[in-house]
Amino acid sequence: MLTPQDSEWMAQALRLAERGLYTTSPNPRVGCVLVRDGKVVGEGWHERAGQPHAEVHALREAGEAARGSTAYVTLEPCSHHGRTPPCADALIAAGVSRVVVAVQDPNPQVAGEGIAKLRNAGIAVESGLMEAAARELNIGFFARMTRGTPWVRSKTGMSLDGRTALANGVSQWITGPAARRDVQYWRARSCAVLAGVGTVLADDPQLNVREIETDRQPLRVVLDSKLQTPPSARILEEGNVLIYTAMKDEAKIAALRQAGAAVELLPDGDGQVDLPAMLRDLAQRGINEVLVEAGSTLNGALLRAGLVDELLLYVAPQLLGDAARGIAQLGELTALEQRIDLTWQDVRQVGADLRIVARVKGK
Ligand code: AOF
Ligand code: ZN
Repeated sequence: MLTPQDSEWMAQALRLAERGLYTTSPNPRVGCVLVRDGKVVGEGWHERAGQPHAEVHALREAGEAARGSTAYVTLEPCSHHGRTPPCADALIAAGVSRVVVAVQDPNPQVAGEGIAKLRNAGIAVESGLMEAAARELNIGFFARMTRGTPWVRSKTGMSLDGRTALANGVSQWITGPAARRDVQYWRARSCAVLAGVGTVLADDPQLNVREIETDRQPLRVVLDSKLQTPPSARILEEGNVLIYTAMKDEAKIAALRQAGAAVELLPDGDGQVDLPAMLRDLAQRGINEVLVEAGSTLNGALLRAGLVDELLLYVAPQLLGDAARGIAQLGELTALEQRIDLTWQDVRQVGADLRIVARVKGK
């Protein structure tokens, strides 16, 4: 039976898990609290892939006090030998008597086996406490494990009338400094930032995390069907760039590789990059969350293909007028059924702008 105290301890485990927001990738963010006689005897969170899991940190802190305790874990304890040994075994060996789990691990190597292992050892296990919050924290990991593609979040700065740039392309500084700084946090938590070659040619951006401290830079991904990225582009300077193309031009590919980029050929037969194949390839590389920072062409293509899960919109209190560019080229819709339906996930003010997170319905 679950009690209100159980919820409090699980909330604490979730807060611990959140500390891994910027570091655990490709692993999930996981927290663990060990409680005995109403007191915390150990706590931990997963910091980095290859390092101990949340449970192991908590068990180390608790030592002998772990015996007879209840473990609150935001993800089912693992049962497999990955980079580290199974946490289920560690909990059993430490003599933990009850385990409360927020959500089952979607990793097919675990998927219920961790819970089964604990139960077989005579430990009482309850699962599903604060499940929604635990899934939310690892939305990308769940997407990669269950559907084989990352969670795709598309960011745009726009005016109140949904415009991103004047018709002549002038777009700098629609949103304010607070919004731009906020974007850095979304980049930092993402495993990859994706842009189209149009953005690379127009703005020559670096697409790395700046202004805020981070231990880990996301992979920068450029969608470049015709290999137009110049080897001198600033984005190539620090390495850690992957270019997807549809063009088998050996000389250009060699030049980009020479400039430090990885180049992957994924043609769709129409001269474009095969977008679903690109997302599957990113998932295979361990990418959980992708932040798309693209113009209306790529945003439109991704949205029309049903590949965007979430929009991250910064809305500036301005009107840019009819002739200005919109956030996504969707073509002309002739029936309302063709619209893309969204739900508001989060709305708040960031500096002088509004920040809206909207989710595509059904994602
Ligand atoms: C847990 N606690 O804190 C985490 C878990 O390669 P490894 O050994 O790090 O294993 C990674 C997998 O373990 C990962 O895909 C996920 O299924 C699980 N992560 N499990 O019990 C943790 N981070
Ligand atoms: Zn584990």
